[in-house]
Formats: sequence, structure tokens, C-alpha cells
Amino acid sequence: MALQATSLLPSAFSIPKEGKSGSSSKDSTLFGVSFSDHLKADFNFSGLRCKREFNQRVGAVRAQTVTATPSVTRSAPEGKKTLRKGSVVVTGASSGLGLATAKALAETGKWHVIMACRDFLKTERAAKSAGIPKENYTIMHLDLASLDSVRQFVDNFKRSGRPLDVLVCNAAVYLPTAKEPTFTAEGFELSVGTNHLGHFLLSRLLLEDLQKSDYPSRRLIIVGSITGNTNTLAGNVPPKANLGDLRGLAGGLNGLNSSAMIDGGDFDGAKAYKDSKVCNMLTMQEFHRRFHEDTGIVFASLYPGCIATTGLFREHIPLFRLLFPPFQKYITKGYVSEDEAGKRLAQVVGDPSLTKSGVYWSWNKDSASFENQLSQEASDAEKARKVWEVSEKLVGLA
Ligand code: LMG
Ligand code: NDP
Ligand code: PMR
Repeated sequence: MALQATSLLPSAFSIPKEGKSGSSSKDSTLFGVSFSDHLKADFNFSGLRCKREFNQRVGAVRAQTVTATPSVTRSAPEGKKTLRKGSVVVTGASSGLGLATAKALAETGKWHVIMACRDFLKTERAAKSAGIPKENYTIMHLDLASLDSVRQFVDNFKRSGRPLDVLVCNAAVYLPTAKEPTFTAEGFELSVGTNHLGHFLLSRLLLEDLQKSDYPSRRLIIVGSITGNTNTLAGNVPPKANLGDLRGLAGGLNGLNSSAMIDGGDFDGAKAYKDSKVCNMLTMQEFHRRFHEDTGIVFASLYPGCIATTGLFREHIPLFRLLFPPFQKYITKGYVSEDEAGKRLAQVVGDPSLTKSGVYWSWNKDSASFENQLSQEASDAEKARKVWEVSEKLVGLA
């Protein structure tokens, strides 16, 4: 994501970088968004320009091509190496990022994509119109807003006999205009229930399949976002993500005897989405801490860029849907097309150079990937452990 502020952004506006105290203790505001000096910002407005300096700070990893790792099966006679396609499950592959990723992977001919979706016909049409080669995908039903459906999907997948080399937790709902909460089949608030709890159960149940795979690089990827990270400008647009002490989550997010919000506050759909993304990023890190060393599985998250045209914004007001893409294209310069974002996620799935585990990937304007820094809350190990433990109770694993 490249950020070049235009003349619409005030030249005096700055977010101090970590370790610097440019604006001392004063808060700056932009569009009512306030920033205090404890922010660990990933960009820095300087006059009319906004520079990105992460590559120098955290050591850039260059990965500009979408090259999938060919699998090598070593059980062939006389040690002869045979290739097989990688087998990747992508949730929410019926539109937006998931569809573009499925396409990017399938087109390499090196992957078979299991499109795990709630609407079979929509997915079939989407796959056809995206031109995904028929032999390179399978559609399997998965409704993440129902834990029964998640379990059914896992059963069906195991029964299919396909190996699992990479799992991509991509599906999400965003309900910014909802006045009242809505709920999953088990009665969890819909955004956190779908985006976090559904994926949490899915990845826990499929971990053993990833473990069993003989593929050279087995990965579990959970899509995160900049808006869940309060060390960025985007993450400071209200309402901000904040999991608090998890009292609402511990109470089951049911809106009856507990709040529908993780932090126990009043329902806010935009906040619930951002909170769910924090859970996604925390879950990835907790998986890394618990399982990477023993299993060798790579756990990663990413911010693919602002894909302002996807179905994610379907529930937003029409004015927002009209203005958001040009705003991101011309003003924040954070915009990325669905195709480009799909290539980025496909890199995280298969690129041989992106094998570091526990990483939150982002991209700069030239589409080079780099390890990004998560906000304090999204990298809080203690909170990650608590989210894990509460979530496993809610989904019936503990
Ligand atoms: C809110 O609604 C809900 O109220 C809240 O509950 C929560 O759900 C939240 O995070 C979700 O959404 C969103 C609502 C308010 O958004 C809109 O109605 C539209 C916002 C569009 C997003 C930014 C627009 C910026 C305007 C850019 C102009 C168009 C681009 C043209 C490109 C040409 C370039 C050459 O949104 C907000 O919460 C944020 C507040 C938005 C206030 C908008 C003010 C923006 C001012 C920007 C500069 C204006 C200059 C005029 C434009 C000149 C263009 C040349
Ligand atoms: P889309 O709305 O285009 O895609 C979301 C996908 O999730 C759809 O396939 C949708 O299915 C699926 N989905 C929703 N609910 C369920 C459910 N209950 N069970 C199964 N699948 C479900 O949005 P995006 O492509 O933009 O979003 C993909 C990911 O990217 C999300 O994790 C989002 O948080 C993330 N992201 C998006 C950004 C953006 O700017 N767009 C920025 C940063 C991150 P259906 O087609 O049936 O509705
Ligand atoms: Mg945001 C400066 C950079 C930047 C970036 C990269 C994003 C990404 N946004 C930025 C800035 C701003 N946004 C500013 C200055 C504003 C106030 C005008 C603003 C507003 C805004 C709204 C109302 N932005 C939004 C919304 C949404 O409803 C989206 C959201 O929060 O969904 C949870 C959104 C987003 N902005 C982004 C990205 C990537 C989103 C999409 C959602 C996501 O995180 O997946």
C-alpha cells in the first residue's frame, strides 16, 4: 500500500514514527480522527508527501512474482521426484479477494483450489465468469455463520481424500449500517461469529490435515486488515477496534445476558468487523506460538491493500460505495484492484520466499511484500492467548 497524501491532507498533520516524538503530547485530528503520540504509525506525512519507510526498518522481503511452489512427492520408486498440484482451501472464494486469489492460483496450473462457499450457484457462476479452468477447482459448501456447517465441511473435506496443503481464511462480512446486531446459528454476533469464530473452528479442525500433508510448504493464512490496527491512520477512523477485557466474548456475544460486542460495549457493526480482524490477526500469532515449531506449518496474516470495489461494502450506504473507490485511488492511494490483491494473497499461499511464520504481510506500491508491524493490541500475546481460550470454549473445543 502506498500512501501519498494530496493537497487535501493538511501539511501540518503528522504521525510520529515509533521512537520519535515529533508532535510531543498533542493530538492531531483529521476528519475528526484523533492521533496521539503513542501511535506507532507506519507512515509519516511530511508536507504534501507521505513516505513509507518500512522496508528499511523491518527488512524488506522482495517477492514480486506469483510463483507457486511445485510439490515434490518423495515416495516415488527409486527416489524419483513426482510433482503433484498443491491443494488449497479458500473460504469466501465466491467474490472479491477470495475469487481473485482462486483465479491467480488456479491459473498457474500448480494448484487445485477448493472454493469453500455458502452459495454454490453464485460460486459456480463466479468461477466460470472468472475463467478458472474447470479441472483446477472444486466447490464445497461452507457457511461460517453455522458451526454445524463448519463441522460438516470438515467431514466432507476429509472424506474427499484430498490433501490439505494450504488453508486460506478469507471470508468475511461487514455490517457498518446495522442498527441492531444479527446472529449466527449458535447466537454469536454475526461479524465476529463469521469472521473469527467460524474460521477459528475451521482452522483448529483442519490443523491435523495440514500436519499430515507432505507438501513442501504447508500454510495457514488468515486475512487481516489495516483498519484493525490502531497504529495506522486507517485504524484510527472511528469506531476504533478495541477488544477491551473480552467480557462480551466471554459472555457469548449473544446480546441477551451479554453484550454483542467483544469489549462489552454497545453494538456497532463497523467496530465489530474491526474487532473481528484483530481476532484474526491474534489467532494467527497464537497458532504460530503453539504449533509452528513442532509442525513446521507456516502461519501468516496479511493486509492485501484497500480493495474498495468488493462486495465487502455491499451493506454500506450508496454514497459511501460511490465515493470510497475514488477516495482510496486518488487521495489515500491505498487502493488496489481485485486482481492485484488476488496476486498478493496468492504469493502468501505459494511463493517460496514467503515462508516466514508469524508474519503480517503488507505490500508497497510496487507490489513488493514486506513484514508489517501490528498495533499493540493486535500483537498482544496475552490477549491472543485469552482470545484463543475463550474462543475454544465458545466453539465447543474446550
Ligand atoms: C460511517 O458512515 C457510519 O456513519 C459509521 O457508523 C460507521 O459505520 C462507519 O467506518 C464505518 O461509516 C460512513 C460515511 C461517513 O461515509 C460516507 O458517507 C462517505 C464517506 C466516503 C469516504 C471518504 C470520502 C472522502 C471524500 C472524497 C471525495 C471524493 C473523491 C474524489 C476523488 C477525486 C480526486 C481527484 O464517513 C466517515 O465516517 C468519515 C467521514 C467522512 C467525511 C467526509 C469528509 C471528507 C472530506 C474530504 C475532503 C473533502 C473535500 C471534497 C472533495 C473534493 C474532491 C476533489
Ligand atoms: P467480499 O464481500 O467480496 O467477499 C467476502 C466473501 O466472504 C464472499 O465470498 C462471501 O460469500 C463470503 N462469506 C460471507 N459470509 C460468509 C459465510 N457465512 N460463510 C461463508 N462465506 C461467507 O469481500 P472482500 O473480498 O473484500 O473480503 C475478503 C477478505 O478481505 C475479508 O477477510 C476482508 O476482511 C478482507 N479485507 C478486505 C479489504 C477490502 O478493502 N475489501 C481490505 C482488507 C481486508 P457470498 O459471496 O456468498 O456473500
Ligand atoms: Mg479508510 C490513509 C489511508 C487509509 C487507508 C489505507 C484506508 C483503508 N482508509 C484510509 C483513510 C481513511 N479512511 C480516512 C482518512 C477516512 C475518513 C474520511 C476513512 C474512512 C473510511 C470509512 C468510512 N475508511 C473505511 C471506511 C469504511 O467503512 C471501511 C472500513 O472501515 O471497513 C471496516 C474503510 C476502509 N479504509 C481502508 C480499508 C482497507 C477499509 C476497508 C475495510 C477493511 O479493513 O477491510
